[in-house]
Amino acid sequence: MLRYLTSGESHGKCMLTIVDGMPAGLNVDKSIIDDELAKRMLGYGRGKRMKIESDRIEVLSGVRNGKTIGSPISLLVKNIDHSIDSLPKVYEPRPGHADLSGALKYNLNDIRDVLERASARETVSRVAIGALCRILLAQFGVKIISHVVAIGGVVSKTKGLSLDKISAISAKSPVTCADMKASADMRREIDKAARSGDTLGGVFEVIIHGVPQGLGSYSQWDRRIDANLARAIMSIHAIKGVSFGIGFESAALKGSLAHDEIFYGKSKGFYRKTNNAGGVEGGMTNGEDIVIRSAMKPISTLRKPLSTVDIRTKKRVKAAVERSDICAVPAAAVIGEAVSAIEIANAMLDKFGGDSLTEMRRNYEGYMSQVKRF
Ligand code: EPS
Repeated sequence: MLRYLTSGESHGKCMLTIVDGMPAGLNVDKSIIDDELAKRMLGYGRGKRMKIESDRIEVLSGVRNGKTIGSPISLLVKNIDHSIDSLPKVYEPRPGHADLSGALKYNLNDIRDVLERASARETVSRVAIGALCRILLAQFGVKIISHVVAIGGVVSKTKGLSLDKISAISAKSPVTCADMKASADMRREIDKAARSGDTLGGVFEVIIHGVPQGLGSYSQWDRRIDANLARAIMSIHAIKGVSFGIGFESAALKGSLAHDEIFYGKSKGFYRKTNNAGGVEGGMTNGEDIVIRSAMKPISTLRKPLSTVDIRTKKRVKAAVERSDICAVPAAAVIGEAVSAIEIANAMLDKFGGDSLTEMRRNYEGYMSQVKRF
């Protein structure tokens, strides 16, 4: 099983991670991790911090001559803006942020102590681990992509587009949206929000392709793969909702229209012509693409702040204003891919085990031929 912890404050020295449970014998191409870190920094609507940082991974342990050796892997990203000790104190909690509950919970009288760790900068670590997991998953033909489907009420139209088309079009969009018309409208909405001192949320979709049937299990609640993916997605900052396949829409449909009929073909094996379930049935993967949609609320730091209460004087004041993003949905989509990669890698390790990649591959191939012969 994969285990990991992340550490680091937004303006501390670094973002640090230790990952345990990666099989030995995996080639780690650092540039794949750096590419994912770079993607996380992009997206129209990001704040000035992203112009200061240039996130790059340092692999401190667990990798020798470019290969994993089965020991824990430590990953480090240095912060360029690491002025934590000299930053001003904060007393005006932002509605929607961790500020107030965090200060009450840890008995802190400077909200800076809360926001430094509550910041979405922590996701640097998870994107790095996710990239490592992608390298593992690529060995088994698993591919993960994402695209932004809504920002500030503008919704993209991508019905019928293939995975490759979605990937190719969204890669050219400054908001990683696979509909160029919607992409332009989203940018306009972000500009509008910026002008009025406001922020925007939205929806992104993660698609996981090439996953074998039977990851996760119906046998115990904490082995259900959709539950574990949902937990991972919900742990991303500002995420307020998550759904699989047609999600909430399925609640209004009759059973005869909601479910995906089963077909069989000699070379394909069992398959579906529709994917309303989003690739998961009974807490297990069914071999179709896993399709996850996530709703992100608008960033809670507003240049035109909402009202709040000063934690010292208890007087009504305006909320603190920090440097922040106007819209971070494109970045959240990259993070969504990363945390999904971690969960799928974990489920693969749970199913196929493997202290080494060779062992994992042997178990994978044995299972795949069992499914084929079924
Ligand atoms: C972020 C770094 C932060 C914010 C943002 C995400 O940097 P700074 O606070 O120095 O501008 O831009 O964090 C938040 C939205 C938040 O609420 O903390 C990053 O690296 O992703």
